[in-house]
Amino acid sequence: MRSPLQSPAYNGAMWTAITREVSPALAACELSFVPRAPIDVGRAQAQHDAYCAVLESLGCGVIRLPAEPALPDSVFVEDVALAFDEVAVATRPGAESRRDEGHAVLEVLGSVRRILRIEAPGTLDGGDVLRIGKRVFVGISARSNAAGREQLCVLLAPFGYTVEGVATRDCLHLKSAVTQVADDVVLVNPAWVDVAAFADYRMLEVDPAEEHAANAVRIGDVLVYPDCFPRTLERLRAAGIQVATVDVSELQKAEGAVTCCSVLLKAGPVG
Ligand code: CIR
Repeated sequence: MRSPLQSPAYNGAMWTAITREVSPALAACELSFVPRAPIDVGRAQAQHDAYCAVLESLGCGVIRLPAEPALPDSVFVEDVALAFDEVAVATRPGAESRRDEGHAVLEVLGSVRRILRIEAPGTLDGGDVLRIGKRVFVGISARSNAAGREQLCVLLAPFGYTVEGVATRDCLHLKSAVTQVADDVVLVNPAWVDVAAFADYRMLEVDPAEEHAANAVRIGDVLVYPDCFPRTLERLRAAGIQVATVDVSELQKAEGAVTCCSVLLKAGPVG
């Protein structure tokens, strides 16, 4: 059977985004730093549809895996797999309830990348992994432990990547606190991350009133960004960065944001 990544529908797209529909059980999600609030799952599904449509409008081939009714957090595919140009890595999520989420995502990824694996006792959430060129920053968080970081370092060394641990505080993942928004620019919330790790980049700070505003997805030169952070949005635009906004309010109640809803990779069969 031909894999979705080899289907003609994805030919010509520069990027592929692997996504998964919102689980009907989303309201039973894990929460760490966000208080539980009622989630309108229908609305979350509509927001996720719109997110996929924006990715498509930016030239991504979007693969939409079916919802997993038994896995509340499974829309947050970023946490279960890392895609590099050369290989992919199956993570081992820090939350036990999320350890069965990987199969469908890895089946798709396995058709175009060799899969390497983080093994017990290592834990690693994709939300803690920020790649900038050949540097891979890994959050030191409740979800990603030292064994996970060390394994990632060994797995990626043959491909020329270096792995650096970065201290985080008061937030779920490294990418809650910092993401790349242009070739040489990172968007940071300095209250949540040790910014010294990013001294080689230009740092744009979120507005202090918008603490969750550092999470952005970059597709080519355009950012996909939540519409609920107007002050930081203004800072991004003032820096000359092109932004497409999305409403992800229901997914934010599940402690998700925009990076977590896709695994992005350069499109097309590899190797
Ligand atoms: C969790 O706590 O694991 C989910 N409720 C949210 C995961 C969000 N993932 C991400 O930002 N990479």
